[in-house]
Amino acid sequence: HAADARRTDLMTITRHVLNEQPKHPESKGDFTILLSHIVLGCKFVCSAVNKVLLFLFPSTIGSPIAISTSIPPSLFSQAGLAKLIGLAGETNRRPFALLSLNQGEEQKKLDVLSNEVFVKALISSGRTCVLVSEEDEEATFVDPSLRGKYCVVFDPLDGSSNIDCGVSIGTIFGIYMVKDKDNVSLDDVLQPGKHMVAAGYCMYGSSCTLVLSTGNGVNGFTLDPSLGEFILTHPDIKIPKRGKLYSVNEGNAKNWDTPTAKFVEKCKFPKDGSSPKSLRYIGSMVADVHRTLLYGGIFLYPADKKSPNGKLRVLYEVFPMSFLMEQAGGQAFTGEQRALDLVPTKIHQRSPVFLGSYDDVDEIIALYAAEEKKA
Ligand code: P6P
Repeated sequence: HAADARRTDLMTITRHVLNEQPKHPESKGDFTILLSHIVLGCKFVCSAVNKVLLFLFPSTIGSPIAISTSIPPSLFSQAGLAKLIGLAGETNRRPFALLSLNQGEEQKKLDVLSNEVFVKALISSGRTCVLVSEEDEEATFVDPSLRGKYCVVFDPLDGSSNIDCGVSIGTIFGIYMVKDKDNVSLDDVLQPGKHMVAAGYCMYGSSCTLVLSTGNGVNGFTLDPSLGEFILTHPDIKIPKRGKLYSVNEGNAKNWDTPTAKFVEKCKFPKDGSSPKSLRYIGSMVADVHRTLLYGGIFLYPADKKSPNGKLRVLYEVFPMSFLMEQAGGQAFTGEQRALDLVPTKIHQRSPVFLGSYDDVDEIIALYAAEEKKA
């Protein structure tokens, strides 16, 4: 009976957040409404990414036109997906809708289109007041007539350069509460990550998985395409205290500073007789962090001589992933401080980051502290 009950007792992401409602009495359902609009954006991107992949790998599409077409794969990922998805009121959604696109039709890259969908969904929720997107140079201040109390920082399609080869990519988001709804400014999004009220990512891969924390642990939801609902599949995710994997772009090794170089050396040639860690690096942050969260280990994008602040963006890459790691029992460090304590001064500011299993990150912290002492 228990199994039957679980089968019919569908815990959707909306229901799960509503269950959390009592812990946020001040939100009065506004957060649930905001989240439902973020979920809409994720469903759109999931559908669009799958359609592009379908055209990139037409073997499953069965359409002679798509298979015989000579359009180079790179065009598919640039294709005006609005038509492909029928968003632009296009009637013929068949594969050759793409063929018409290269006759002077407006073509949009998937990340630009995804950004437009998220911005419009967030504004139309009536629950946001400031938006910061990786795709937009400036912050978006929502018109007072549609203004709510949440500030959302997001990367609509992180890792999008990987789409042509089918590697998992994702949307990353963080949510702050506005300080004063009647006096909104950039300061509302230049807050330390520890002030976020929620953070999450949606990974578009073999399945569409949304991982979310509202400050009471981390939960994973998988999109059931037949229902169009995200169903709770990974309740209360906890990252192993120590892991066997390390995840870094070794191609930057010649530019690393001493603590990072020493840490990676220790991963490969441990002196305590333990087995070396395995290297796993996908080059798509959502995929690398998702694996780290579930399997344990450490993900690092350190500073180096070429990029003294590393590559990853504070507001919509470092903070949301650090928030999730801490909520799952791990930790996140910038090389100087706890990542969530960092106070950003620019909306697209970068920071080095070391995040993952608590004990693994502790080792990096100790190496930086030792280096500090020498200085
Ligand atoms: P590199 C993707 O472009 C991204 O922003 C993150 O998703 C990923 O972790 C990182 O850059 C990969 O950077 O320099 O290793 O290719």
